[in-house]
Amino acid sequence: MGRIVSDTSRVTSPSAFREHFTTNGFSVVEQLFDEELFSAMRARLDDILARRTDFPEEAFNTERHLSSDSTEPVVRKLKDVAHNDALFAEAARHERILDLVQEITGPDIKLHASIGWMKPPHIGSPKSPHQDAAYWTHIEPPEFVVCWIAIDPATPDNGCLNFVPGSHQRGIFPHAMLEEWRVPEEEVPYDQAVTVPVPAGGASFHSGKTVHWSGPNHSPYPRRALSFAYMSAQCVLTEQWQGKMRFDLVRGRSYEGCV
Ligand SMILES: O=C(O)CCC(=O)C(=O)O
Repeated sequence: MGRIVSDTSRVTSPSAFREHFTTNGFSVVEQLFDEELFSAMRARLDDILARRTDFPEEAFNTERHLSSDSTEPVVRKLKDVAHNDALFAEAARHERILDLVQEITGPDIKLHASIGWMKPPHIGSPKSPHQDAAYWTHIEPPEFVVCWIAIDPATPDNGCLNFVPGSHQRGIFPHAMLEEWRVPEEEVPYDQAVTVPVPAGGASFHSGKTVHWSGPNHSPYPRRALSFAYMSAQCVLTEQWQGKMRFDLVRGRSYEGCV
C-alpha cells in the first residue's frame, strides 16, 4: 500500500481541480451528487445486482470464487452502465462531473465508457496495475478523464484505488497479458504510489495515462464503484475502427470525422 492521501488531493473548485489533476494525474472530490440522486443510484445498483430490474445478462461480467462454501460466480463488472440504465445515463451527464471534466477535455465532451466495479465482502479481487489508455488504443489522442464514483466508502481495507502521481506524463508503460492486461510487477513504481480512500458519494478522477490499481476486499463490506470515462469530442478513431464505433455526446458539439 502507498502513502494514504487525504487532504492534498481533495479539491473544491474547478481551477484547483485542473491544477491538481494536471500535475498529479488524479484528483478527489468528496461529494459529487445531492443525497437524493446518490441514494437512487445506490438503490439502482442494489436492484441490478439482485436482478430486480432489467439489465442485459451479457453486461454482467462474473468470476468464479473457490471459497470454502461456494463456487458460485460473483459479479465483478457491469458493462456499459450508462447505456443499459436510464438513471446511470443521467448520472454520467451530471453537470457537476462535466464542469470538472471540461477543465481537462475542453467544452465538447463524449462519453467513452461506463463500467460498474464490484468487490464483494471478503472475496473481492484486485485489479492489477494498468493505464486505461493501454486498453483504449482505438482513440487518438489517447486522452481520457475517468470519473470513478464510490457507491460504498472505498478504503485501503476494501480495495480503494492507488495511483502513481505524475505517471500520466511518462507515456504508456509496458503492458503484458498476465492474469489480465497489466503493467508487469517489475515495471510498477510501487514506492511512488499513493492510496486514495473516497467517501461514498465522492469520486476520484484520473487520467487515462495514470498508472493505477486496486487491492482485494478484505473487509466484511462490499466495495462498489461506477466509472465514467470521458474524452474530447475532437478525438478520432484509429483507422481500422473508423465508422465502426459511436460515442454519446454529453456536452457541447460533435465534429465531422471525429468520435
Ligand atoms: O474499481 C476498481 O477496482 C478498478 C477501477 C479501474 O481500474 C478504473 O476505473 O480504471
